[in-house]
Amino acid sequence: MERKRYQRKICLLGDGSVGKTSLIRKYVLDKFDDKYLPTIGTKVSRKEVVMPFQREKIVVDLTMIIWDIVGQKAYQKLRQMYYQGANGALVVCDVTKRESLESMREWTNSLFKVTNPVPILFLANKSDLIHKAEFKSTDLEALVSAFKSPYFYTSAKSGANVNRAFYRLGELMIYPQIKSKR
Ligand code: G3D
Ligand code: MG
Repeated sequence: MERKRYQRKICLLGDGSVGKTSLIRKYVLDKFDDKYLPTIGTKVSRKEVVMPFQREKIVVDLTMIIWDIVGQKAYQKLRQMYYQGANGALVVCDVTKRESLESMREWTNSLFKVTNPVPILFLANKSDLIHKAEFKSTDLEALVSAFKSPYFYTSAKSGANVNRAFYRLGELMIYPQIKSKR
């Protein structure tokens, strides 16, 4: 098996308190690696993932550099620095907040203004509170279909689908690279 090393920058987007920081915490167990960049109100974490691509006979060592906005008052200028160079994003809403679902469209559009379309994945977080949901999966599908991107229901509390979501985004970011190498 051939072995390749890649590094990719991922941004988490979404309204305040939808669970962005909690998702990163759940996923990145090694919190000592966190770096805080006060000038742009951003926290950067690192996660190493081993990704076997069976069919391509290649194993990828992917370093995910995960960016998190600290506080929600992200000014336009800062937001631009935050998005700059992103290779992919997780766009997050809270199942108990209808408004956060609608916001995902704006977050995605503001990202694409800076990065051009990069792989994204939509997360309906707090799935452990699904009994209090303010929207249905058909509402979510209607919104994400415009972007032709997948979605997952996640819970940073229970951990449901958290690994899977980051891993899937990793695949979406790396797969074109591997395919073009053949
Ligand atoms: P943000 O980074 O998007 O602003 P946070 O959101 O990660 O800070 O989370 C905001 C609040 O939601 C936190 O509660 C956090 O514990 C909670 N939360 C995050 N993810 C989940 C989830 O999947 N399920 C549930 N039930 N709660 C979640 P507090 O009380 O600390 O403000
Ligand atoms: Mg946060």
